[in-house]
Amino acid sequence: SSVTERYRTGYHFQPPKNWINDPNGPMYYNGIYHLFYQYNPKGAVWGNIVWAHSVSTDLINWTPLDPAIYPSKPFDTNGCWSGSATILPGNRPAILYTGIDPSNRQVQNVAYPKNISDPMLREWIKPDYNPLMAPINGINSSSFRDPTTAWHGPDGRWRVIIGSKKRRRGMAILYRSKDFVHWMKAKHPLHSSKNTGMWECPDLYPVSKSGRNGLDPSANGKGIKHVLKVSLDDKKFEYYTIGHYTFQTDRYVPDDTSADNSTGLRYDYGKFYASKTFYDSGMKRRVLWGWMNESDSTISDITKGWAGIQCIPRQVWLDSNGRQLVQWPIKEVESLRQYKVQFQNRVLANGDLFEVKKITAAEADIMVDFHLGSLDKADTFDPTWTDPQLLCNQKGANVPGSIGPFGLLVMASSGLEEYSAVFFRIFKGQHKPVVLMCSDQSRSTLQPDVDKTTYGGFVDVDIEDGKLSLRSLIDHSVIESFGALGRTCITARVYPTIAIGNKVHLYVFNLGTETVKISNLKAWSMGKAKIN
Ligand code: DQQ
Repeated sequence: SSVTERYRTGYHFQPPKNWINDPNGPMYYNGIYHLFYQYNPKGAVWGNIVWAHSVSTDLINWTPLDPAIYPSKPFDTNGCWSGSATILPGNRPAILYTGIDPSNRQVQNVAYPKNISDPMLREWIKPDYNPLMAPINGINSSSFRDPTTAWHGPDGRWRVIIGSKKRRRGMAILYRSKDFVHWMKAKHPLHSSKNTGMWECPDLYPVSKSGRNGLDPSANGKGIKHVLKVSLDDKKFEYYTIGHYTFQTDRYVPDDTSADNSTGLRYDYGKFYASKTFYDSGMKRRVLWGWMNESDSTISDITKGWAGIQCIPRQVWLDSNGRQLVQWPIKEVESLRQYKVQFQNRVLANGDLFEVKKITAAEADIMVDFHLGSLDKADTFDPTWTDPQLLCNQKGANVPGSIGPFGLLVMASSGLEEYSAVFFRIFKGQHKPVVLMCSDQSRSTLQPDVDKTTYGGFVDVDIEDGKLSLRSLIDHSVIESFGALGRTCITARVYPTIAIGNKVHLYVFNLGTETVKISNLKAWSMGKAKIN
């Protein structure tokens, strides 16, 4: 297969060619899902940014349309950067986005559908009263971008937050408006955190304290928590907190369930950035989109002719323990499942390698329920091991342990010259077992100039009953993994040279001295989605 084709996805969103980054303005409107995204119409590197546009009725199969928002006015002449959609009363969609003006200042603009009766909302107009918000009164004009979906307060005013920083303090600047035209900056940011640097693509939304249903952005009252997510420009990863947002004071205060800095909770501990959620009023759920960038070199991207994909949309809800979010691929992805294999009650002793045959291992959905025996022999957890990624680097898939490493070898060549390992290790902690989840790409390809970083996250799950599950969505150059039913997620991008197409194999392995059992394994060949 050609270099252009071999790493392209079968069911993850991407355009036919060129560079893409952040998902923008996702929304559900009159029965149609819209996805806009940062796009370079002229090449496979970042630049010339417009809002490309695709529509879908199931979030899996997509029809491309012409770019919806592109430089055409002084207030966006140098670029149309990220932003969000808001459905205004009377069922009128609006988009807030960052424009780059002639002096390269970042300003916030609004755009409306030109013809509301076009079900595809193809054309968007930008009123001449733009920009709505300019970087004045001490706001840094190169650190002022990515407006969120707006929400409505009990006082009848709209609110929106914009990512920013003041020196090293990252912040979400708040604006209010009565009419969506005139916007006033609030005295205090909605939230800020020292030493985190620029906050890109903030996202604030309500989650229910019980159940999985999503909530409208303006939902308020009892039984609700809020989530604030930010993308850290310095680190190129995101973190979020669960907290309390008070409409009266317009302040957000994180709970103490996780650190409010880059050591805090993450949607995804791998390649996942500039994400955004939206409320799907049709299915009453909140859906998360995230950009998965490449791990190969810029030169390779130019040779491939494309760079960047979007994740499989994930439903998000608050874990019943209230400490974190849970994420799970939207159920529509299951419509692509084809040939299925299933095994039950397979024992995996130390050194066992069990091949899952007969499915297309390069384009697959695999779900394994493990059952652990006694945890008595687990290695002891050293409390100084606070960085899960570092721990996964030191204890990669080839380093034996007591309980684990066990998990999947994916995108593997038959002689194991190439493979990636998605696996767990269980440690004896001070109060309860510590579960570590890793995605080890160090052997993913024989190519040298590829980022093969190993990723890791701890999994906040109760395993006293011995149950622990792992699901991976495998898609040629994508490994999107969900530990413990979506409590910890890790995405990796890989570029094998042997493990390509029908030369790809899939295994379950155990390199721990303790036996683990596969209580149930289901794996499916995945069909191709119709994408763009
Ligand atoms: N990408 C956009 C910005 C945003 C950044 C520009 C995040 O609006 O801050 O393409 O990836």
